[in-house]
Amino acid sequence: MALVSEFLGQLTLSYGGEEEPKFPTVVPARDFDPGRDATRIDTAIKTKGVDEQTVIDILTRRSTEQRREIAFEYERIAKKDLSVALKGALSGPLEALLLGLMKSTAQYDASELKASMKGLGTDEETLIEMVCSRNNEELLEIKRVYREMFKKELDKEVAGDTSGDFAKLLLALVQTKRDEPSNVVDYEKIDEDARCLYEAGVQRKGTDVATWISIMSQRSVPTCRKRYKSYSPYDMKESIRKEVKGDLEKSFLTLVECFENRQLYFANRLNEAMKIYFVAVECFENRQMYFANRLNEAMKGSVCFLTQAL
Ligand SMILES: [Ca+2]
Repeated sequence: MALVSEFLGQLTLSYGGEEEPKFPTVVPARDFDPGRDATRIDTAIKTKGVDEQTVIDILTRRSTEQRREIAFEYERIAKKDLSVALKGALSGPLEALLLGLMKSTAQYDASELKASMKGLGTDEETLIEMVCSRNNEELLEIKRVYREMFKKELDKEVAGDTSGDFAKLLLALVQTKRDEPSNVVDYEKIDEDARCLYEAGVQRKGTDVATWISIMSQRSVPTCRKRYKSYSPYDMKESIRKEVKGDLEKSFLTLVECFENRQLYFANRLNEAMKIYFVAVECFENRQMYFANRLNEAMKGSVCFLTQAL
């Protein structure tokens, strides 16, 4: 656990009681020398047992651009790809975290998307989060990087891996047809969108999903969210929960949450992921201890049950 706390501390996710900074906390390192960093990493990797601390110290304290320069220098010095070398030298959560740091945002997203559709079955949660929370500009970059990394078109892969209305919505989003935000607010259009959404959902029997998909995927961030309330007795999220189910419901909800407040959406996801992550770390660092604790808890439960039964 010490190593992970160290890592998170350096990424300045926790401030240990100090006042939260109002400026970016991950900034380029001063006196940066990619050659020196690359050499230190090379030595750390070659050290018997691997000097993990040095690798963490360097990679978590550099900006994305600086890490890219280090990777370039490393390849020149060690004649090896840095990500491949890290993969060989590290393991478990630390390996996953540091390899993630070596990717650009779009590369990371493209890899996550690829992984979510790999093999039999699909990781819908990841697919939904990736496609529904990224804006047009980000999706365009992800599509470009996806093509470059995997020699495949993202929309074809999504279409091959999903079905029904869920597939139609994801495809409509991946095709990035959303209106660009403009300075001129067209109140009539907003009003019409809000009314259409109401008529296609809450007002009628069943749901006209096609209309919901087209408005939610093509309109600029629906300012019609507020207007919607003047037609419908339910707000957008309540309406979605009433009208659709399953992956389609999750996708529409993610879209609305991101329209409302994308930072908050990611903060919530991070919070959930951290909970799962710490269980994984606990389990990874000491499996015996982890299962002993779970067994202990289960035993307490049974003892409690027995006492009551007797
Ligand atoms: Ca309905």
